[in-house]
Amino acid sequence: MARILTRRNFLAGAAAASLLAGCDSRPVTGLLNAMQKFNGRFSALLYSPNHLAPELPVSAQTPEDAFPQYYISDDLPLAPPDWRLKVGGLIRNPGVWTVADLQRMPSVRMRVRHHCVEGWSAVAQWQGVQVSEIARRVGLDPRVRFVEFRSFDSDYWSSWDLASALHPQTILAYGMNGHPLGAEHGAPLRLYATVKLGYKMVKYLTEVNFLPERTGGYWEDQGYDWFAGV
Ligand SMILES: Nc1nc2c(c(=O)[nH]1)N[C@H]1C(S)=C(S)[C@@H](COP(=O)(O)O)O[C@H]1N2
Ligand SMILES: [Mo]
Repeated sequence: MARILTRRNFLAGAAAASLLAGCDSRPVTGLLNAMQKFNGRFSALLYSPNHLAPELPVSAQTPEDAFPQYYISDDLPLAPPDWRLKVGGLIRNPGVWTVADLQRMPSVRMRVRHHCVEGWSAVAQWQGVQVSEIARRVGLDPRVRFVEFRSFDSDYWSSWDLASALHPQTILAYGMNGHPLGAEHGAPLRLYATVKLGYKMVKYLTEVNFLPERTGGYWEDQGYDWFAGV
């Protein structure tokens, strides 16, 4: 019988196996570390559309002034008045879009939990357009395997595996908690996803590039895990 492998049942199986064997939690931690190093086809399985993070009720939402705010620039990054999102790389139709253009595309809302590598977590509702919808509009070359996201926050950036970028809960968000995204959280447009740690979700977006080769990122180039799956 075919069984779809999800992170949850994979881990549940691993945890059960270690309990049966009378082990402590170290084998599970080892598995988690090993899983972070998985790539290519296997991560496509782990992040299949069958694995969706739970959407949370409004009662779980973090008061917005208690949701931490991160940017590497000394001052709050503010978008230039002529801001556009540029979509490039190995694609058939390069895209240059305003926020209004993106708002006319089909939109998704999700209230989900954020996980920062520093140990905090918080809940907000995010609204935007799926990266998979963007990919459909620009038309990907079959050689595309990675997606690079760049910003105007002192050139903060990150690159992702294609499967995680095309996950249904990976969006370019222009709304937060029912209002337009504020400058503190990445206006006018940020990447948001349920499948990655916070530092992969680039705020203050300027460019999305669909590439054949893996590149790095602001934290990734300083030794942080490149895959950083949740
Ligand atoms: N441009 C940019 N994007 C960024 C960061 C940043 O410093 N600059 N910080 C990252 C980190 S570490 C986290 S946890 C989240 C935080 O998002 P928030 O500021 O909306 O809480 O943004 C991520 N994206
Ligand atoms: Mo973070």
